[in-house]
Amino acid sequence: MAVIPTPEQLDRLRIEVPSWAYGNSGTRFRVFSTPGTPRDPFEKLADAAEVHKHTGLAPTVALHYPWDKVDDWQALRARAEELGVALGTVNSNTFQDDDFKFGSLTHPDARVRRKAIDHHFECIDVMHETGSRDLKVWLADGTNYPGQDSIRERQDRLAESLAEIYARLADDQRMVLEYKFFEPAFYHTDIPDWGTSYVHCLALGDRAKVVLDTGHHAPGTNIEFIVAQLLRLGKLGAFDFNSRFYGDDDLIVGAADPFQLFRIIVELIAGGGYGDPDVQLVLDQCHNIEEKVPGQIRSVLNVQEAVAKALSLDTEALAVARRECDVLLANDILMDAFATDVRPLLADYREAKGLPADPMRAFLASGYLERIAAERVGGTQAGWGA
Ligand code: PSV
Ligand code: MN
Ligand code: MN
Repeated sequence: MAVIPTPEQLDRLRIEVPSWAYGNSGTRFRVFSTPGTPRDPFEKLADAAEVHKHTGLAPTVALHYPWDKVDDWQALRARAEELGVALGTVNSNTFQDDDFKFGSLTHPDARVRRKAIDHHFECIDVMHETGSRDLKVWLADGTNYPGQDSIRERQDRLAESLAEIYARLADDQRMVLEYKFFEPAFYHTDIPDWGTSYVHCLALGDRAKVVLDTGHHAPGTNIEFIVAQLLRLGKLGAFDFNSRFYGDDDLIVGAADPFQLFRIIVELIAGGGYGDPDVQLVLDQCHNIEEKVPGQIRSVLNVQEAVAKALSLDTEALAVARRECDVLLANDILMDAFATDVRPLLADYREAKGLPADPMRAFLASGYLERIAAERVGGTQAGWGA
């Protein structure tokens, strides 16, 4: 019953990889170091380029500022080009400064809000240098105790701060605003859900869109519903892909629940978001115990597999079954697509494009990991989990 995806359909998949995935990371218990860890943003780009070289899926690299601060942005941009990739989304960082202990864009003190807004202005300056389109804002803002601050006033301050940042963007730049239901604040988070992100984006304008991070929901949340709704509203700007078992685990996308990833992609395709450059697919992951470049290769391949399965869905037969309210047949048609083994098809597809049929094996055989382990001494951590 499943249909066969065409190469042209598969060609539309583009996944942005995060620079921070290549650094050492961990939990608050321990950051393990890996031989060959990049020592600067240039080396992170080199690792990211390996993912693209072997899979053809990851042409852009998201930056995190100031983790990825360099003296010469043009040199970084040129290096990316030389490696066959481009610089992508710039992520701001207002969660590692003592001044932001009680909030950043929502802080009760105007001086601190000014500092947080100025940080975003700096990010926009970087975007002009790097040629990036998207400024991604994720805030650690919130409170830990009832009564600690006014929930309502914090929303007002947030709206004002965001408006200042948005006004600073060029016409071809966007703000993508991420939500997360908890952590590091636990009583309330200032942007806890898609609805809050949506109302702020709506107030800001057309170039403000919601970021859906798959790890940022309570267990059992129907994420594909959110995808469908945001696409309907024209407000889904980007995904942050990862897997979670418990909290903000940032594990490899498609590892915990491949069926959920499939259902998300089905809605992405149904809502016209697949292959639309305005709906950016990004990984937001860290590799605490596994090798980083192979971890990223596995991740983009997991997304590709989910996409190929979702493209195998017989949408015409499904439409008929739905019209006839044939519940079991409709469910069968969907499950049939999910059960399709797309691996042989994808291997052929890759070979036809001059890519290795098995990108993971090809990468491991390339000697790259051994080379960087020998060449790079003293790699730094991603910025997380010290
Ligand atoms: C923190 O939860 C977080 O994982 C957000 O998802 C951001 O996208 C990411 O860090 C990078 O700032
Ligand atoms: Mn994220
Ligand atoms: Mn997260």
